[in-house]
Formats: sequence, structure tokens, C-alpha cells
Amino acid sequence: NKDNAPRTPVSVIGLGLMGQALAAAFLRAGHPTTVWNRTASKADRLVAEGARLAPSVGDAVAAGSLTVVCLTDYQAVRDLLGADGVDPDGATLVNLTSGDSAQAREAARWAGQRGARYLDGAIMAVPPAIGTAEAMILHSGAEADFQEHEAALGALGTVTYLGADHGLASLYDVAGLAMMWSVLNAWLQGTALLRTAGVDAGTFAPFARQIAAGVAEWLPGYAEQIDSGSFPAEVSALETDARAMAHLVEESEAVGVNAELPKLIKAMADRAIAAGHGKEQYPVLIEEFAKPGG
Ligand code: FVH
Repeated sequence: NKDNAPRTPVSVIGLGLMGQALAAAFLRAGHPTTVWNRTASKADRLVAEGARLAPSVGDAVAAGSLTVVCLTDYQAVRDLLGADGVDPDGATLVNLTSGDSAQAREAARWAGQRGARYLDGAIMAVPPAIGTAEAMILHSGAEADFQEHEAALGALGTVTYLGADHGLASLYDVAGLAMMWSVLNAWLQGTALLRTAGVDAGTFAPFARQIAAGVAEWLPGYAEQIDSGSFPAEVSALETDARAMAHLVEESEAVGVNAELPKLIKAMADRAIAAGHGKEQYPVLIEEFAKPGG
């Protein structure tokens, strides 16, 4: 506590890999920190660093001005906070457990019916990054609740408020996962292809990184096309891209690597072309992505 300003008392419920990192970051920032975990021994190191181990979940919720919950899933959160002896009335709950947007909205309703203020959150970081600016943590729920606790939550990383809809943090979370896995899968596809010619992953990695960074630069302009609903082919038409996709499928099959992902991408482009979008630009595929399917 560098400036000697009083720090918000916080409680952290759930001391898995992430919960331990959250509690440690609060302690480092000087917050009086109460912790609780089903397996109490996971609190040992934190207690040695100055945390107080609550004897029960109810005690932990009652102890902090702010209660941060980080468990395996929303069912565990509900089971734990809905148990006898836990009274969330008047508490501010910040749920950093991963889940989907419907679960987040339902959790907010559940908490509201019990008199608690509820912020949902998504952690876009691994435990070692917690407490540093690199840890991106997203929040959604009532803005006043976020503002009241923004400074304390800032001990965990770079916090961003997304809006009043409690489901937003979870939606950003899965959107981020879609980005992450798509980039990794594309790199793995390229690596599998190149390895058939003796090129190893390490050789391809810098080249792949440059392509990923270049494609990332296209996003703001492509976003404008999507938001305006107009997709003029400024640099390439979808039908041109689809021919390149056919090369990717053919090459994958010819050298004996998995062609499922290239075929999936090509099938979506083919549907868009059949719907009359061949002369438009790639982001017109949003119309395929926006439909139910799969
Ligand atoms: N670890 C990470 O890198 C990711 C980064 C992105 C966000 N996630 C999410 O954070 C949640 C917790 O993840 P975790 O890595 O801490 O997970 P575990 O180490 O497996 O710890 C799980 C904790 O949950 C407790 N728990 C589970 N079920 C119950 C229950 N029914 N009643 C009480 N507690 C429960 C468990 O307790 P214990 O097994 O130690 O007794 C742990 O405290 C998760 O949503 C990630 O997606 C992390």
C-alpha cells in the first residue's frame, strides 16, 4: 500500500490456480483479503502472506465489501452461494467464473433476487499475469457497481467495463476464444502442410506471425464494411478467395494432411457465392457466420 490510502476489504471464494492468483494480487496491492476454498489447504500460502481464512462461505461473503468468486463453473457458484448459511443480501459479488452469457444473466437475476449487487467478469489471462497490466479483465453489469469497485478490481490487471448487460463479459470471452483458436488452428494447418516438405514449425512461426499481424491490420476496415452492410471488393473478391481455398483443400489432400478445416471454410464461401455474394469482399461471410448452423 504505497500511498497509505485505505484499501477495500475483499473476499476471494475459490482458490484454484486462478483464485490463488487473484487473492495474491489483492494482498500485494494492500487489500485486507479474506479467502475461502472447499479444499482449505489451498489457502495455506495465502494465509502465510497475510490472508485471513474464513471458516465458511457465509463468513467470507460477509467479510468483504467486495466478494470475488472464481470457481470451475456457474453450477458450483450457485451451489456454494445458495447454500444454507450464506446470505448475499447487501453484498457485491464479482463472478469471474467462465460461462456463457445466459448463465451470467441468470446469475445476475439470482443475485438480485437475494439483494446482492452483481458484476459478471471474464479473465482473458493466465494466472501468472494476474496483478500486471497484461491481464485483461472484462466486466459487465451496473456501471455504478463497477465504478464503486474499479480501483480495487484494478489490482487484478487492466479492467474494462463493457456495459450494463451482464452477459457481455461472457460474450467477449467466447469471441476472444474464437479468435485465439482460429489463429492457432490456421497456424497448425500451415505447419502440417510445410512439415510434409521438411520445414519445421520453428521455421514457419516467424512467417506465420507476420501474416497474422498483417491480417489483424485489415480488421478496422473490414469492421466498417460489416457495420455498414456494404462489401465492395476493394482488394479481392470472394470468388477469387474461394479459388485459393480450393488450392488449400487440394494441397492438403494431396500431401495427406487433414483437410477438414479448409473444407469448412470453403463450404461457407461457396454458400455465400451461391447466394450471389461472389463479387463482394471477404467480410460478406458475416452473413454465413450470423446464421444458426453446425
Ligand atoms: N486458469 C486459467 O488460466 C483460466 C484463465 C481464464 C479464466 N479461467 C476460469 O477461471 C475459473 C477457475 O479456473 P482455475 O484455473 O482456477 O480452475 P481450478 O484450478 O480447477 O480451480 C477450480 C476451483 O473451483 C472450486 N470448485 C469447483 N467445484 C466446486 C464446488 N462444487 N464447490 C466448491 N468449490 C468448487 C475448486 O475447489 P477445490 O477443488 O480446490 O476444493 C477450485 O477452487 C474457471 O471458470 C476457468 O474457466 C481460468
